[in-house]
Amino acid sequence: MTEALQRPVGLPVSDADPFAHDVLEHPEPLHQELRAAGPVVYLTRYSVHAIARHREVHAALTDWQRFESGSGVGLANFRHEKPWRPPSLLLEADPPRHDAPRRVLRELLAPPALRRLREQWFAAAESLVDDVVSGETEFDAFTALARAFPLRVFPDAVGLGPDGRENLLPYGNMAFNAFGPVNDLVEADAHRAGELSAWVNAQCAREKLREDGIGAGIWAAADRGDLTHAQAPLVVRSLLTAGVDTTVHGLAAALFAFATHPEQWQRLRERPELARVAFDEAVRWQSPVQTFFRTATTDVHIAGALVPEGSKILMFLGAANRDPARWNDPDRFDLSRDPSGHVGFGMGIHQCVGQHVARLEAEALLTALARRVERIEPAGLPQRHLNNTLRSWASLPVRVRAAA
Ligand code: OVM
Repeated sequence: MTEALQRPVGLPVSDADPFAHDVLEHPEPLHQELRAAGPVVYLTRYSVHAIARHREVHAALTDWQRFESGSGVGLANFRHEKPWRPPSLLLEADPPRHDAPRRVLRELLAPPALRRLREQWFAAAESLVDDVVSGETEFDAFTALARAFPLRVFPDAVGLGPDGRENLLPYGNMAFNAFGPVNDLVEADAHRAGELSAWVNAQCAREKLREDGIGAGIWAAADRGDLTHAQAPLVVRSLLTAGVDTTVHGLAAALFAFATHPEQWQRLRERPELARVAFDEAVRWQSPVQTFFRTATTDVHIAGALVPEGSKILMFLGAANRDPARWNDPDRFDLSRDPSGHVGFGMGIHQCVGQHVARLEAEALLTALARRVERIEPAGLPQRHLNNTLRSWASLPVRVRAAA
């Protein structure tokens, strides 16, 4: 079939490139355009269907039978294209194969299992904030806080050894770029793919992981027969791929939100127990993970539009999280709203299995900051770091005044 014949009849089309630099830098205008164009829009540039309204994104996320993940959740269709690495047993799998790995990680990352980390992480956050904040001072909140904090606590919790941890963020950056097209962002890191993958894969071995960490918990689950021993290293790999960049840029989103909304910062200072809801609101407002794809397992009708079997569907989580049909005043970062129902962590059977870890990191850091910081404001233009999937940062200059 020719391209022209494949192009669906009667659907709104867009020739925009969601992975172009200007769009990644400022996605809101495209989001607005796609939501307005209709419930399903055909993207001619990549021959994929796109959904950007909350209703359709939520519906696709919760219908794993018709919107599968096993053909890949990036642009590449694993039915026809070789994945860049062995597929994730969680993210890029469907039931029933998805279920055992999911159950194992869910138990290890559930709130009761994280309780032993809470005190340590709160102390680590206080000490980090003490190091950075004194009197009136300017610093880069991205590098000094959002990036530093997860790197201080998460690799230790997994049980990684001390060497090579500087590979974690570049590996995650590469993995999240790989969900998009093979554009300049992918090519820029291509020369490191072998080296970074080799390091990450080596850290997944049982002998590399401390006995009291989450990684060892995955191997113990294999000993119990909850997983095969062949699956264990790939499940550890999921922790290392999905657990670092996501929280770094999620925390950056929260810090950016507060630096630009002084009245919300005062509210958090008065009621530090809002730290968790503040983090979820920041995840809604910025959507650190902007997009994921699904693949139609059958001809699917979405709001009357036919999406043929085998089609890739691009879900705009960031657009759904600011859909005015779902949210009042969606562009406002507002601690008084209930952000639950946002799709920043996904929804349904693949919903972020590490979300309790992320919330605990955020709660620890924001609580420590709320105690020590009276005022936080921008001290220069924030810099984005461009990534095909992550709404990410390079720097976030702030001026803070320590509380008396
Ligand atoms: C994984 C994974 C899960 C979620 C996101 C992600 C790179 C990876 O299981 O490896 O992004």
